[in-house]
Amino acid sequence: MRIGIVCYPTYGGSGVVATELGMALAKTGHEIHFITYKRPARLNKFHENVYFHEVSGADYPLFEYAPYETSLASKLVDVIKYEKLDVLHVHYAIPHAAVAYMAKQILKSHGINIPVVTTLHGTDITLVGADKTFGPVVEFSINNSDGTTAVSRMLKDETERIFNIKEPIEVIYNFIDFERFRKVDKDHFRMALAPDGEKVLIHVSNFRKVKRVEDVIKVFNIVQKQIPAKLLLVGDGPERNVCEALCRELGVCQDVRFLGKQDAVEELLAIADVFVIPSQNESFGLAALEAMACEVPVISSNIGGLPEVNVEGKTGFLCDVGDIDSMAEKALYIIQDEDRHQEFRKNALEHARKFDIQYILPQYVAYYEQVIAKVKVASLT
Ligand code: GMT
Repeated sequence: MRIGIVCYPTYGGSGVVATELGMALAKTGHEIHFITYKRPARLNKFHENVYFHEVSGADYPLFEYAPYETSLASKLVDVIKYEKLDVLHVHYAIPHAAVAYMAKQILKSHGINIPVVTTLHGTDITLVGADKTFGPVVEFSINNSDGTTAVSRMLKDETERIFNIKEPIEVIYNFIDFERFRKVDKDHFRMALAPDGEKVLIHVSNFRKVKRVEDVIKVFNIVQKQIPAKLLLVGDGPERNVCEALCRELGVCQDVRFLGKQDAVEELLAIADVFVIPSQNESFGLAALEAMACEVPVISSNIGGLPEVNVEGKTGFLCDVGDIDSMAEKALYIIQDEDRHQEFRKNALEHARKFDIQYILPQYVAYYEQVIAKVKVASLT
């Protein structure tokens, strides 16, 4: 198939999923066209069958804000028409699903009916979509996609609860490429970051408020009072300054490393003992799954799709949002007993295997085929 993929090219989860999906599809022989304003972060080397079409913003003195949607729609029309795409897959409802609708209508006037699949990732529904001003656009865009997928059962249910959705939403979970995410030997990293055998807690995110990174530091502060420990904070974003200030206030700066954005997250996960993800909201929690694939047990909040990823008492523990005492207690419970820690590590890997890309990729391919067939039938009637 010739597949167009639209996503945010940044380090956010939706962009990561879109890029990994595209690269995996390309490996199995599909032709993939990424259409976005910047090369996606994870598309960092040459791949046969992968094409990248950059959307450049219209720069004109009249525009206080460059109309990205118009530029993207025009690019989509161009790429779909001249690269003869079979299906367009857009990740994140705002603005991608809305722009896909516009491109679809323009192409119809050229005699082309492009099937459009929208994947909902979470914040497009729970935060952005629930904002009343965006609501009508999100609802309309979903109802006018030829197929919609959600990355967890919770997200499907939540979307159907908030909006008046006409067609069933398909759940296709986030996935893991085990060729990349597996526990590798990085003892020299451990020597550098935790030289005296300290336990290593880790958190990976884009440091947005919804991630509650401050809770990670508070949990670490409690843990560190009981056992020697280090905290690795991977990623960057708007809350970083607040987090740095909190470390100073708590006097833990010497044991907390802010590592910024990292490409090889798996190499840091390889030396971690516990992953902490205390989010306020999380439709799936890909970062937690990546940790589990690297045999790192997870302490998470119990909201959103996290219970579909982290299994209570097996792969880690789920606590109420903001309950830092309980999170610290559970983290200590796991890491203070070596046998128990190993058991949690084993369970984390075993559960992560259920999300192997090997199983998820065919679900996307089957869904594309189903949507393409549906659009073809509709065009004949
Ligand atoms: O987590 C973020 O802030 C980024 C966001 C995104 O859309 O890029 O991630 C969402 O999509 C990921 C991939 O499907 C999910 O694993 C994350 O759980 C989800 N984030 C939230 O729901 C907060």
